[in-house]
Amino acid sequence: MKLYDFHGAPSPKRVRVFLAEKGIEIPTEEVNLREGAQNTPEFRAVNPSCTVPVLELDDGTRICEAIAICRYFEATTPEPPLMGIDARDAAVVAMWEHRCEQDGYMAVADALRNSAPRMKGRALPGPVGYEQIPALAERSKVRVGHFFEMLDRRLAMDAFVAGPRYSVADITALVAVEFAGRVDLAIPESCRHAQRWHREVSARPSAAA
Ligand SMILES: N[C@@H](CCC(=O)N[C@@H](CS)C(=O)NCC(=O)O)C(=O)O
Repeated sequence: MKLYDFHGAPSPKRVRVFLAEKGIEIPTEEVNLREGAQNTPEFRAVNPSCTVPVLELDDGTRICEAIAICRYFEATTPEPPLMGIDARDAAVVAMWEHRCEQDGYMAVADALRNSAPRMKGRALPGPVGYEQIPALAERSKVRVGHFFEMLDRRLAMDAFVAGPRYSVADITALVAVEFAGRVDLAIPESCRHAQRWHREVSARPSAAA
């Protein structure tokens, strides 16, 4: 088994934090996205979408998508549970994780990829070269602000994003908040519940994965 990884990118970090919380160590191979290693014929054969993370199992199965890789390890190593402890909790965790990915993580990705000069002609990851849309970058920055406010309202009610227990929703939200720094956005001081949560989840050893 091995994980195709890249330490400079947020999506594989979601998996590394998840593995660290589970106490799982597996071999990794660094795919240097800055040097274009994701677009080589060798890596295209691994993942035609040209993205990391990819988990390769011993039987050759390749699992792309960070959340799908997390799902695999949740099933093989159930403790500690990071995707819910029963049917109700699992659905609540999935709901919040999806919201954090759509409203937080993807909003930051659109803001960055549609504005950074180095992403010119690469506004979406993958084999197709999409042009940047500057207005989409601006709208996405506004969405990131709304994401921080949504997190704050949620964290006024519970210790963690999906309730009283740390879960994969916290991991997606944490990586989204870190990623937002690349477009100079941070949780405002006024969002004190989100600030409290961010201090706590950042202090967990897994956050350094
Ligand atoms: N939905 C995918 C997204 C994967 C993704 O976009 N990965 C980025 C790094 S964060 C990538 O590989 N980008 C390659 C590129 O920009 O060419 C997942 O969750 O795994």
